[in-house]
Amino acid sequence: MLRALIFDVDGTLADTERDGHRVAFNRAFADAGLDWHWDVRRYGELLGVTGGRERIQHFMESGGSSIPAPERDALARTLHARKTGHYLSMVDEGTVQLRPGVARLLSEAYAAGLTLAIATTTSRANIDALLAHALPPGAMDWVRVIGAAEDAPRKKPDPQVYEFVLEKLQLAPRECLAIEDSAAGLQAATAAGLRTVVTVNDYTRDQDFPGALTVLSDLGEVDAPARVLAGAGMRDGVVDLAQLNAWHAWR
Ligand code: XBP
Ligand code: MG
Repeated sequence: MLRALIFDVDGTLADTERDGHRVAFNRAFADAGLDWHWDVRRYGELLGVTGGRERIQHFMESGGSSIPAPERDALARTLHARKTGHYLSMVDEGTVQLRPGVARLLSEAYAAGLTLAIATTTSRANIDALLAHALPPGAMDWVRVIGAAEDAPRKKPDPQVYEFVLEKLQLAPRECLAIEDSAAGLQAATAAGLRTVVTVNDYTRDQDFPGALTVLSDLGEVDAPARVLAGAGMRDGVVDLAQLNAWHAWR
Protein backbone atom coordinates (compact mmCIF):
# COMPACT_ATOMS: atom_id res chain seq x y z
CA MET A 1 0.00 0.00 0.00
CA LEU A 2 1.23 3.49 -0.84
CA ARG A 3 1.70 5.43 2.40
CA ALA A 4 4.15 8.23 1.66
CA LEU A 5 5.46 10.48 -1.08
CA ILE A 6 9.05 11.67 -0.82
CA PHE A 7 9.80 14.76 -2.90
CA ASP A 8 13.13 16.08 -4.10
CA VAL A 9 13.31 19.90 -3.99
CA ASP A 10 15.55 21.51 -6.61
CA GLY A 11 14.18 20.88 -10.07
CA THR A 12 11.23 18.87 -8.73
CA LEU A 13 9.18 21.04 -6.37
CA ALA A 14 10.41 24.13 -8.19
CA ASP A 15 12.68 25.09 -11.06
CA THR A 16 15.22 26.58 -8.70
CA GLU A 17 18.51 26.14 -10.50
CA ARG A 18 18.89 28.45 -13.52
CA ASP A 19 17.18 31.57 -12.19
CA GLY A 20 17.59 30.87 -8.47
CA HIS A 21 20.70 29.07 -7.22
CA ARG A 22 22.83 30.01 -10.24
CA VAL A 23 22.08 33.72 -9.84
CA ALA A 24 22.71 33.50 -6.09
CA PHE A 25 26.12 31.87 -6.67
CA ASN A 26 27.08 34.65 -9.09
CA ARG A 27 25.99 37.34 -6.60
CA ALA A 28 28.13 35.73 -3.90
CA PHE A 29 31.13 35.66 -6.25
CA ALA A 30 30.64 39.36 -7.06
CA ASP A 31 30.32 40.24 -3.35
CA ALA A 32 33.69 38.59 -2.75
CA GLY A 33 35.28 40.57 -5.57
CA LEU A 34 35.80 37.44 -7.68
CA ASP A 35 35.45 37.67 -11.45
CA TRP A 36 33.81 34.22 -11.67
CA HIS A 37 30.54 33.99 -13.56
CA TRP A 38 28.55 30.79 -14.09
CA ASP A 39 26.49 31.20 -17.24
CA VAL A 40 23.46 29.01 -17.96
CA ARG A 41 25.43 26.41 -19.91
CA ARG A 42 28.38 26.23 -17.56
CA TYR A 43 26.04 25.89 -14.62
CA GLY A 44 24.35 22.95 -16.34
CA GLU A 45 27.72 21.19 -16.45
CA LEU A 46 28.48 22.09 -12.85
CA LEU A 47 25.17 20.56 -11.74
CA GLY A 48 26.93 17.22 -12.24
CA VAL A 49 28.39 18.00 -8.80
CA THR A 50 25.60 17.90 -6.23
CA GLY A 51 25.75 20.26 -3.26
CA GLY A 52 26.49 23.96 -3.59
CA ARG A 53 29.65 24.01 -1.46
CA GLU A 54 30.96 20.94 -3.25
CA ARG A 55 30.16 22.64 -6.60
CA ILE A 56 32.24 25.69 -5.69
CA GLN A 57 35.07 23.48 -4.48
CA HIS A 58 34.96 21.45 -7.69
CA PHE A 59 35.05 24.64 -9.76
CA MET A 60 38.24 25.75 -7.99
CA GLU A 61 39.82 22.31 -8.24
CA SER A 62 39.05 21.89 -11.92
CA GLY A 63 40.99 24.99 -12.90
CA GLY A 64 38.18 27.56 -12.63
CA SER A 65 40.32 29.83 -10.45
CA SER A 66 43.83 30.45 -9.19
CA ILE A 67 42.94 30.17 -5.48
CA PRO A 68 45.71 28.21 -3.70
CA ALA A 69 44.64 24.73 -2.54
CA PRO A 70 44.91 25.38 1.25
CA GLU A 71 42.48 28.32 0.98
CA ARG A 72 39.80 26.60 -1.06
CA ASP A 73 37.81 24.85 1.64
CA ALA A 74 37.34 27.99 3.77
CA LEU A 75 36.54 30.10 0.71
CA ALA A 76 33.96 27.56 -0.51
CA ARG A 77 32.25 27.67 2.90
CA THR A 78 32.20 31.48 3.01
CA LEU A 79 30.91 31.81 -0.55
CA HIS A 80 28.30 29.13 0.02
CA ALA A 81 26.95 30.84 3.15
CA ARG A 82 26.76 34.12 1.25
CA LYS A 83 25.07 32.38 -1.68
CA THR A 84 22.44 30.90 0.65
CA GLY A 85 21.68 34.43 1.90
CA HIS A 86 21.12 35.63 -1.66
CA TYR A 87 18.98 32.61 -2.50
CA LEU A 88 16.78 33.16 0.56
CA SER A 89 16.24 36.80 -0.45
CA MET A 90 15.23 35.68 -3.93
CA VAL A 91 12.73 33.17 -2.54
CA ASP A 92 11.37 35.93 -0.25
CA GLU A 93 10.90 38.14 -3.30
CA GLY A 94 8.88 35.39 -5.02
CA THR A 95 11.46 34.57 -7.72
CA VAL A 96 10.97 30.84 -7.22
CA GLN A 97 7.56 29.29 -7.93
CA LEU A 98 6.37 25.70 -7.60
CA ARG A 99 6.27 23.59 -10.78
CA PRO A 100 2.94 22.66 -12.41
CA GLY A 101 0.91 20.15 -10.44
CA VAL A 102 3.06 20.28 -7.29
CA ALA A 103 0.72 22.26 -5.01
CA ARG A 104 -2.27 20.32 -6.38
CA LEU A 105 -0.68 16.92 -5.68
CA LEU A 106 0.68 17.89 -2.24
CA SER A 107 -2.71 19.14 -1.18
CA GLU A 108 -4.58 16.10 -2.54
CA ALA A 109 -2.13 13.64 -0.96
CA TYR A 110 -2.23 15.40 2.41
CA ALA A 111 -6.04 15.50 2.41
CA ALA A 112 -6.11 11.77 1.62
CA GLY A 113 -3.91 10.99 4.64
CA LEU A 114 -0.68 10.19 2.82
CA THR A 115 2.53 11.12 4.58
CA LEU A 116 4.59 13.77 2.81
CA ALA A 117 8.38 14.01 3.08
CA ILE A 118 11.31 15.76 1.44
CA ALA A 119 14.73 14.34 0.57
CA THR A 120 17.14 16.90 -0.83
CA THR A 121 20.75 17.83 -1.22
CA THR A 122 20.08 21.51 -0.61
CA SER A 123 20.37 23.34 2.71
CA ARG A 124 17.50 23.25 5.21
CA ALA A 125 16.97 27.02 5.24
CA ASN A 126 16.26 26.95 1.50
CA ILE A 127 13.47 24.40 1.93
CA ASP A 128 11.83 26.22 4.81
CA ALA A 129 11.82 29.44 2.78
CA LEU A 130 10.47 27.75 -0.34
CA LEU A 131 7.65 26.01 1.51
CA ALA A 132 6.74 29.15 3.45
CA HIS A 133 6.60 31.31 0.33
CA ALA A 134 5.29 29.00 -2.34
CA LEU A 135 2.64 27.00 -0.47
CA PRO A 136 -0.62 28.22 1.10
CA PRO A 137 -0.34 29.38 4.75
CA GLY A 138 0.01 26.44 7.14
CA ALA A 139 0.94 24.02 4.38
CA MET A 140 4.49 23.71 5.73
CA ASP A 141 3.01 21.45 8.39
CA TRP A 142 1.92 19.02 5.69
CA VAL A 143 5.50 17.79 5.37
CA ARG A 144 6.20 15.32 8.18
CA VAL A 145 9.91 14.65 7.58
CA ILE A 146 12.58 16.74 5.87
CA GLY A 147 15.99 15.31 5.01
CA ALA A 148 18.41 18.02 3.86
CA ALA A 149 22.13 18.69 3.36
CA GLU A 150 22.66 18.94 7.12
CA ASP A 151 21.19 15.45 7.64
CA ALA A 152 23.12 13.68 4.91
CA PRO A 153 26.67 14.85 4.23
CA ARG A 154 27.05 12.30 1.45
CA LYS A 155 25.14 13.99 -1.35
CA LYS A 156 23.03 12.34 -4.08
CA PRO A 157 23.59 10.02 -5.95
CA ASP A 158 24.49 8.54 -2.56
CA PRO A 159 21.26 7.22 -0.99
CA GLN A 160 22.05 8.62 2.47
CA VAL A 161 19.35 11.32 2.50
CA TYR A 162 16.65 8.86 1.39
CA GLU A 163 17.79 6.35 4.01
CA PHE A 164 17.60 9.12 6.63
CA VAL A 165 14.03 9.98 5.59
CA LEU A 166 12.87 6.34 5.48
CA GLU A 167 14.29 5.78 8.97
CA LYS A 168 12.46 8.86 10.30
CA LEU A 169 9.23 7.80 8.58
CA GLN A 170 9.58 4.27 9.92
CA LEU A 171 8.35 3.00 6.55
CA ALA A 172 9.68 0.44 4.12
CA PRO A 173 10.76 1.69 0.68
CA ARG A 174 7.95 -0.42 -0.84
CA GLU A 175 5.39 1.77 0.96
CA CYS A 176 6.68 4.99 -0.59
CA LEU A 177 7.24 6.66 -3.95
CA ALA A 178 10.00 9.18 -4.66
CA ILE A 179 9.52 12.11 -7.04
CA GLU A 180 12.77 13.30 -8.62
CA ASP A 181 14.04 15.37 -11.53
CA SER A 182 17.60 14.19 -12.15
CA ALA A 183 19.68 11.10 -12.84
CA ALA A 184 21.61 11.61 -9.60
CA GLY A 185 18.36 11.90 -7.66
CA LEU A 186 16.92 8.80 -9.30
CA GLN A 187 20.11 6.88 -8.52
CA ALA A 188 19.93 7.93 -4.86
CA ALA A 189 16.27 6.96 -4.50
CA THR A 190 16.75 3.67 -6.34
CA ALA A 191 19.75 2.75 -4.21
CA ALA A 192 17.55 3.30 -1.15
CA GLY A 193 15.06 0.82 -2.59
CA LEU A 194 12.47 3.40 -3.70
CA ARG A 195 10.50 3.42 -6.90
CA THR A 196 10.61 6.79 -8.56
CA VAL A 197 8.57 9.07 -10.77
CA VAL A 198 10.79 11.50 -12.68
CA THR A 199 9.65 14.94 -13.86
CA VAL A 200 12.34 16.45 -16.06
CA ASN A 201 13.35 20.08 -16.54
CA ASP A 202 15.58 21.93 -19.00
CA TYR A 203 18.75 20.83 -17.23
CA THR A 204 17.80 17.15 -16.93
CA ARG A 205 15.60 16.21 -19.90
CA ASP A 206 18.49 14.65 -21.86
CA GLN A 207 19.70 12.49 -18.97
CA ASP A 208 19.08 8.74 -18.79
CA PHE A 209 16.66 7.46 -16.18
CA PRO A 210 17.15 3.70 -15.93
CA GLY A 211 14.66 2.02 -13.62
CA ALA A 212 12.33 5.02 -13.23
CA LEU A 213 8.66 4.02 -12.97
CA THR A 214 7.87 6.74 -15.46
CA VAL A 215 9.55 9.85 -16.89
CA LEU A 216 7.25 12.85 -17.38
CA SER A 217 7.46 16.43 -18.55
CA ASP A 218 5.91 17.53 -15.23
CA LEU A 219 3.08 16.53 -12.88
CA GLY A 220 0.48 18.11 -15.14
CA GLU A 221 -2.62 20.22 -14.62
CA VAL A 222 -6.07 19.71 -16.14
CA ASP A 223 -5.54 22.62 -18.56
CA ALA A 224 -1.87 21.70 -19.24
CA PRO A 225 -1.48 17.92 -19.26
CA ALA A 226 1.90 16.29 -18.67
CA ARG A 227 3.63 14.26 -21.40
CA VAL A 228 5.04 10.78 -20.82
CA LEU A 229 8.65 10.65 -22.06
CA ALA A 230 9.48 7.06 -21.02
CA GLY A 231 8.21 4.24 -18.83
CA ALA A 232 4.65 3.68 -17.63
CA GLY A 233 1.88 5.57 -19.41
CA MET A 234 -0.81 7.62 -17.74
CA ARG A 235 -4.53 8.18 -18.07
CA ASP A 236 -5.09 11.85 -18.67
CA GLY A 237 -1.87 13.81 -18.20
CA VAL A 238 -2.59 14.74 -14.58
CA VAL A 239 -0.58 12.99 -11.86
CA ASP A 240 -3.07 12.57 -9.04
CA LEU A 241 -3.34 10.07 -6.22
CA ALA A 242 -5.27 7.55 -8.31
CA GLN A 243 -2.51 7.65 -10.92
CA LEU A 244 0.26 7.28 -8.32
CA ASN A 245 -1.56 4.31 -6.75
CA ALA A 246 -1.91 2.70 -10.17
CA TRP A 247 1.84 3.09 -10.83
CA HIS A 248 2.67 1.93 -7.33
CA ALA A 249 0.64 -1.27 -7.79
CA TRP A 250 2.03 -1.78 -11.29
CA ARG A 251 5.23 -3.67 -10.41
C1 XBP B 1 20.15 20.11 -5.83
C2 XBP B 1 21.53 20.46 -5.49
C3 XBP B 1 21.82 21.63 -4.64
C4 XBP B 1 21.40 22.96 -5.27
C5 XBP B 1 21.98 24.15 -4.54
O1 XBP B 1 19.60 19.36 -4.79
O2 XBP B 1 22.44 19.74 -5.88
O3 XBP B 1 23.21 21.66 -4.43
O4 XBP B 1 21.89 23.03 -6.60
O5 XBP B 1 21.67 24.13 -3.17
P1 XBP B 1 18.23 18.48 -4.91
P2 XBP B 1 22.81 24.27 -2.07
O6 XBP B 1 17.86 18.31 -6.34
O7 XBP B 1 18.58 17.20 -4.21
O8 XBP B 1 17.17 19.26 -4.15
O9 XBP B 1 23.70 25.39 -2.50
O10 XBP B 1 22.08 24.55 -0.78
O11 XBP B 1 23.57 22.95 -2.03
MG1 MG C 1 16.72 17.71 -7.92
